[in-house]
Amino acid sequence: MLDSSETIAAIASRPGPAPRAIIRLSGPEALAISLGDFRDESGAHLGLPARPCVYAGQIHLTSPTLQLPAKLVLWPGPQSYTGQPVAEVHTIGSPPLVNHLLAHYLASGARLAEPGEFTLRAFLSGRIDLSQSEAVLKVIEARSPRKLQSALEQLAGGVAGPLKSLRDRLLDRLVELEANLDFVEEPDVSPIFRQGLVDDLDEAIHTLNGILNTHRGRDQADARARVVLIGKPNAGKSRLFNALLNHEHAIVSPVAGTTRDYLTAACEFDNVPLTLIDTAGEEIARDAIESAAQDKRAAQLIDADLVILCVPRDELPAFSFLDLSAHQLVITKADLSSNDLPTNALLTSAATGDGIATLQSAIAAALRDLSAHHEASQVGSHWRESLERAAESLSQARAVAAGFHGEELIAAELRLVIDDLGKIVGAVVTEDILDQIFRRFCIGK
Ligand SMILES: Nc1nc2c(ncn2[C@@H]2O[C@H](COP(=O)(O)OP(=O)(O)OP(=O)(O)O)[C@@H](O)[C@H]2O)c(=O)[nH]1
Ligand SMILES: [Mg+2]
Repeated sequence: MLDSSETIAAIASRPGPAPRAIIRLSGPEALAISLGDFRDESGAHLGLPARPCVYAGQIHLTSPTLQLPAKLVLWPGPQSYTGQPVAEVHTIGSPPLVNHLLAHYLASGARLAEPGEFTLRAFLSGRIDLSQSEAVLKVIEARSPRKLQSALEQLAGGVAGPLKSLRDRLLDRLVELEANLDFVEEPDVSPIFRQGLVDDLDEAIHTLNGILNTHRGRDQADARARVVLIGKPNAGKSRLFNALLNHEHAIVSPVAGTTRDYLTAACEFDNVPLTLIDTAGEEIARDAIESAAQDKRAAQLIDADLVILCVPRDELPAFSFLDLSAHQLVITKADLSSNDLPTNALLTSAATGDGIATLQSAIAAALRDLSAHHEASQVGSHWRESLERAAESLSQARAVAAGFHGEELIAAELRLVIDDLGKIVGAVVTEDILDQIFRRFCIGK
C-alpha cells in the first residue's frame, strides 16, 4: 500500500443508485486512463492537460457498446488531493454502469484502491499530516454532529505546523549537541550553550503543553459514550436512572412531566466509563417550557451513542408497533404487571432492583461492541500518545540539561522527543501506524 507508483481506482461516491456517481483515479496513469475512451462534445479525443480542468463529453465503451455522458475533472499535478495526477469521472449513478466503467479502468491498467489508499497517498505526498488524515476518517465515520464538529476542527487546525517548527528547532539543538559529542577531549559544552538549551527546552515544553491542552479538552468531550434514557412521561426513566447510579439523583414523582431539563451523570458499568442521561418524557409540548424540554431531549438523542427506550410493563401492548431497531428496549416497572415481553427486551424494576445489574452489564457490552465497530473515536489517540510521550521526554531532557549530566543523556532524550514529534508530522511514520489508520477508511477515500 505504500507504493504510490501504481495507478489506483475506486468508486468514490456512495454505493447504490443516485443521480450521479464518481470514480476516482490517482497515480501516474490516472489522466491517460480516464481520457482513453473519452471524447468531448464534438467527438474529439483530448490530450493531457497542463493544468487542472474539467472536460464534458462521453465515454465510449465496447462490450456492451455504450456511450456514457460524463464529466472528467482532471488534476495533472501536485495540487490534487493525493498530490499525484488525479482524475475524477462523474457519470450517471447507475450501479451496473458504474461497475462496468470501473472494470474498464481496471482493465486499462489501474488497480482497485485499498480502503483509505487515496488519503494515504495524500499523507505520503505531504498534502495532509497524520492528524488531518485521522480527521478525514473521523469526518467519514462521524456518528453525531458533535463528533463531526470536532473532526472538522481537527481537519482545519492540523497541529503539524507548530509541531514541525518545534521539531526543527530541537533537531538543530540535537545537531549542535552531537557535534560536541564528537570532541571527546573537550570535557563539556560551555555553560552559555547549556543555558540556551534549557531556555529552548522550556519554550518547547510550553508550546507542546499548549497544543496538548487544546486537544485534551476536545478529546475528552469525545471520550465517554453517551447513554440516553428516553420514553413517555412517567415511564420510570428517572427512577431507573437513580437505580442504575445507585444514587437519588433525579426527582421521581407520579406526576407526568416531572423531568424538564436533562440530567447527566458520569459512571462506570463493568469498567466501561459512560455518561448516563435522563431526559424529559416524550410528549407533545403545550407551552414554552415543555417545548424547551422537548428540544433538550431531542438534542440529547442526536449526540447519543446508545439510546434506551423505557416502556412500563403495564403499558406494553400500546407500544407493540414501535420500531425498536435503533434502540435498546427496557421494560420498566416489572413489579406492576405480568404482561408478555417482546424479545430482546430487558426487564427491570427500579422498585425491587430486579434486572438493574443485568441492564448495567448490557449497556457496558453494547458500548464495547460499539467501540469495536467504531474505533474512530480512538484513532486520534495515536498522535495524542506520541504528543504525551514527547512532552515526557522533553521534561526529562530539560531536567538532564539543567543538572550536571553529560551531553549524551540530553541527546538521547532529545532524540526520543524528535522521534515522537516526527510520528505526528510525518517525518517518521511506522508502517503499523499507517496500516492501523488507513485500513479503517472505506474504499474510494
Ligand atoms: N412500582 C413501580 N413504580 C415505579 C417504578 N419505576 C418508577 N415507578 C414510579 O413511576 C412514577 C414515575 O416515575 P419517574 O421515574 O418519575 O418517571 P419518568 O419517566 O422520569 O417521568 P417524567 O420525568 O415525568 O417523564 C413514579 O411514581 C415512580 O415511583 C418501578 O420499577 N416500580
Ligand atoms: Mg423523570
